[in-house]
Amino acid sequence: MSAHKLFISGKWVKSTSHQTFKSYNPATEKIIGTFEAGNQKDVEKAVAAAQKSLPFWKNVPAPQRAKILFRLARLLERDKEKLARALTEEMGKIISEARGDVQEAIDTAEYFAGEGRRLFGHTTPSELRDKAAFTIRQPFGVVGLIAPWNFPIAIPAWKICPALVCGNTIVFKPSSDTPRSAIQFVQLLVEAGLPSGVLNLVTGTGKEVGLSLVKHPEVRMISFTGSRETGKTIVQNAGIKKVGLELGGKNPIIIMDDANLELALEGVLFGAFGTTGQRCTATSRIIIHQKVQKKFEKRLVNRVRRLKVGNCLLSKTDVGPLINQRALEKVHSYTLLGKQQGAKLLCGGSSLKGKGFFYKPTVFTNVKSNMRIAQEEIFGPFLSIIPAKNFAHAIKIANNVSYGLSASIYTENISFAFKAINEIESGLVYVNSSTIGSEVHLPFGGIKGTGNGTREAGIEGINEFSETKTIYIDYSDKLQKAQIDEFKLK
Ligand code: UN1
Repeated sequence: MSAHKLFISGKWVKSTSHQTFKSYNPATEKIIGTFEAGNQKDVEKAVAAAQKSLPFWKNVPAPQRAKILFRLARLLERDKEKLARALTEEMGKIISEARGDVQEAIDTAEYFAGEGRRLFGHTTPSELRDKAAFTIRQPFGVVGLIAPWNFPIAIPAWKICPALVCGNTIVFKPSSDTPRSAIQFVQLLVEAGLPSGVLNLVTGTGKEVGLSLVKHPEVRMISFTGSRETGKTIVQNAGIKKVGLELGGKNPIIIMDDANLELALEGVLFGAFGTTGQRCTATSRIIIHQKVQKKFEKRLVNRVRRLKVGNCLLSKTDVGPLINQRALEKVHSYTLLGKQQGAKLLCGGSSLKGKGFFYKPTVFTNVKSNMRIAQEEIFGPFLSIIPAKNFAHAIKIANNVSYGLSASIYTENISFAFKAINEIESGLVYVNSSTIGSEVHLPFGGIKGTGNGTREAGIEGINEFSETKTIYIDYSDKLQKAQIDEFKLK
């Protein structure tokens, strides 16, 4: 079987590296396919192709660029089931969530297609007579998009759709755990009519492909979703290009003593064990009022033990595998750490025998806020319960982490809800809902160690992928000097 190729300048081509790598089904450990391992030379070719197509693409009127995204949405819809099944095979999320992943891309394509007829700037009066002042949005130029494996279709869509509608040309490096999904996505954009060279795909390692892209002087902007370690490397190597980062979370659900516990339980199960805990927004800490701790824990453990771990294509399965062996070992190392540091294991704590990277949904209680299991991003089906004395204590615990992506509070008390919205340090706050499930027309991103102030999705996705140009038109037929000329009413 020949390797899946790179996509450069409208052609599927081999890498000059003569090297390949494989992608595996994490549930069966069977090979999904072989892929070209791109290198620095391939990145250079891809950037050159993107650079060459830029003058043409940025001058295509935005509503026309957007038409490609409308067509993309229809094609994603046509292939939704096929893409979802392929995604489940390659990444391991359960089939209903894989359909959600594709749906998120459809919604994103539609949303940003609509932006083609907006791309608003500001118009504002000048301080001088007979002078107009306004702004327009322009593309950066060539942008480098580095996507993770946990949303193999949705997150590439979050990056590619706004980048395209704003008029940028792209070099896209997908995760080496999900290259097939990325290729399928690119194929649909080609079918939708995207001209050659506007979007180029280079598969391969972060060290080789990612870093070459980050360092490339012609690449004006990098958008990255992934680990904090990689995020730091990117910032250190990007020079003065714009860098958009989303680097994970340690997302809490606060459960107050007045909360609807049944509702909170559903939110915790979905947030912590949905996508096998492999979302940046996954719930990894429950901060619970000590008055309801015992009651809640009993109900939680009862439900967690009944979660079905296994074949992700079956609709009755709740939890799929982790992405790879490394992830499995990482999650287990946190189980050992939790025990060592004196937290109490309530359930789970081991992998399943046989093929696939399955790990039992794991819950620790009596966790202290400064323990490593309550501080570090584990990215697996792993939950830490931390008791709190009261609301203020709960907020203090919630904020006692370096991350700040998503957070939630379950309470029936409106002042607690509003105080939490105000005081929790995170980019997303949910009230009486889980920490996951953000919608594409609202901004997404985090504060503190989760990022660098950038946001994706929603209207901020347009800000993310465009630059503002400020325009002054003086039609007074004389030299007018702002700040210097004295304005006279008569
Ligand atoms: C991620 O966690 O990496 O809010 C992205 C959510 C999804 C996107 C998550 N819509 O959970």
